[in-house]
Amino acid sequence: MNLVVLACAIGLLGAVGAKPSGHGAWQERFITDSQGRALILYGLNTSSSSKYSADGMPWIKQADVAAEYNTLGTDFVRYLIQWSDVEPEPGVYDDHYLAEVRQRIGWYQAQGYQVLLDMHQDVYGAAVGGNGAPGWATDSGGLAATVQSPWEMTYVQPGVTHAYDEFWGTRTDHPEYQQQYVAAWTHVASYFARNNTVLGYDLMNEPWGGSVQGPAFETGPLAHLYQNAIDAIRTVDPNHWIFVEPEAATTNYGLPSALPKLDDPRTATPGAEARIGYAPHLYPAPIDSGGTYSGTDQYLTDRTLASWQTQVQRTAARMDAPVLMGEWGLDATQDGAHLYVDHIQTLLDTMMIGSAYWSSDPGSWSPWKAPGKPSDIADVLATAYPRAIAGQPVDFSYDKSTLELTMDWNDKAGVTGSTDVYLPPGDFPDGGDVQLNGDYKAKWDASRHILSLTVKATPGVTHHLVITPT
Ligand code: IDC
Repeated sequence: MNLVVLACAIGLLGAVGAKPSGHGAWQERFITDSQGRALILYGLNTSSSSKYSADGMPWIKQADVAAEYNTLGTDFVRYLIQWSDVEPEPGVYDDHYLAEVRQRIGWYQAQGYQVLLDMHQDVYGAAVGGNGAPGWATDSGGLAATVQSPWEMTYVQPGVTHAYDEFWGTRTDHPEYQQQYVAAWTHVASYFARNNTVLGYDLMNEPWGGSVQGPAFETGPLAHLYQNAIDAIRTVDPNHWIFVEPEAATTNYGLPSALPKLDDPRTATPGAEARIGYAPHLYPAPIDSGGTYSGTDQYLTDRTLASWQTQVQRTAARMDAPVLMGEWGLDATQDGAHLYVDHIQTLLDTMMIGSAYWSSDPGSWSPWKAPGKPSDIADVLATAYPRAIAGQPVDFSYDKSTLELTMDWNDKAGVTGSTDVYLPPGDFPDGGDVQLNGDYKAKWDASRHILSLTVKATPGVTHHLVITPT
C-alpha cells in the first residue's frame, strides 16, 4: 500500500460533518499586523538544507535574502527550526543556536519581511531516519526504521510508528516527551516574544499520528498538544500568531481535517482577538511525487485543488482561524509547471490567503538554479499581490494576460495605514496606473516596487481598485 492509498483510506474515515460555508462566512478572519491591516503573506520556505547542516542553519547568506526580494518581491519566509537544535539535551536549550536564528531574522527584517518560525519534523527525528526530534526523545522500541523511497514511506516503518506512539502517549502513559516539546516551544517564544519581525510560530510541521490516525488523532492527542502549547506560549508571549497544521497525509491531498477549534487565552483581555491560524499544506499526489502538470496528472491535480479549497474553508470556519498555506511546490522542470504555479496563485487569490513555496533550496523545485541564479520558475513566482490591505478585503485577483490587478475592500473600524501592493518589475517596469473610487494618495517606491495607497474612508461604499502597468 502506498502512502496515497493510505491517505485516501484515512481520508474516507476522516470525513467530518462540518457544513461547507460560503466565502464570506469563513474568510472573515485575516492575519493582521499591529495597525489592523490584513496581511497577504507571500514567500518561500527556508530551508530544507537546515535539516541536515551541522549548525542547523539554512544555506542562505544575507545577500541571498536581498536577492530574493529583488527577484521575487516576497515579504514572508517560513523559516525552519528543529527541536533537536533547540534542546540538544533534555532541559538544556542552545541559546547560541537561537542567536544564530535571530541574526537571520535580522536579515529578513532588513528587507521588510515577516518570519514564521516552523518547528520542522519529517519522519519524527534523525534517530529513525527523519529530522526534528532529538535522539533523547526518540524511542523506536528497537524496531526497524529503514529509510524508504519516496521518503514519505518511511513514516510507516515500525520503529517510526513506535517513536510517534511514545510521543503522543499512545503506547504508554509517559507524557514527558510532549511536556518537553511544549517547554522547548515556550523557551523559543520567550526568546522571540518582543521580536516584531517574527510573525509567529508554526507548532509542528506535518504532524503524523503513528498508530492513531484521522479524527481520533486530530481531535485527540494532536489537539491536546496544540492547546497545551498555546496555553504555555501565551504565558510568555501574548501577541504573536500561533499556527497549527492538520495531519498532512490526508489534508495535503485535499482530504478533510477534523482539527477542532482551539482557544487562545489572549481573548481573556477585553477587545483582544484570537491569534490562532490554520496552516495546511497542498501537494496533490501527482505533484508531490515530482510528476507533470499535464494529461491525467493535471486532471487529478485540478480535482485535488477544488477539494482542498472546500476542505480548508470548512476547517477554517470551524476553527474561526485565518488560513496560511504553509507549503506548496513542485518540480519546476516538469511539463506544465508554469501553468501549475499560475493556477495555485489564482487559487490563493480566490481564497485571499498567503503562502510559502517549497522551497528556496537551489535545485529543480526552487526559484534558484544556484545561489543568486534565478531559474525559469522565478519569473512565474514573481507576481503582483496586495501585501497589506487597510480594511476588510472583499476580493482580489491578478490577471497575468492583461496585467490587471483588481481589488475590493471595505473600511474597518480601527485599521490605520496604507494599502500596499507589490508590482513586479517584469510586468510593471514603470509602476502602475491607479483607478480607485474616492479620495486617495498614491506613493510609488520604485526601488521596492511597492505602490502604497492611503485611502479616505467611504462609509457604506466598497473601495474598488484597478491597477494596470504605466
Ligand atoms: C523534503 C525535501 C527532501 C528531503 C525530505 C525529507 O525536499 O530533500 O529528503 O523533505 O526531509 C513536505 C515536507 C518537507 C519536504 C517536502 C518535499 O514538509 O519537509 O521536503 N514536502 O518533499 N511535505 C510534503 C512535501
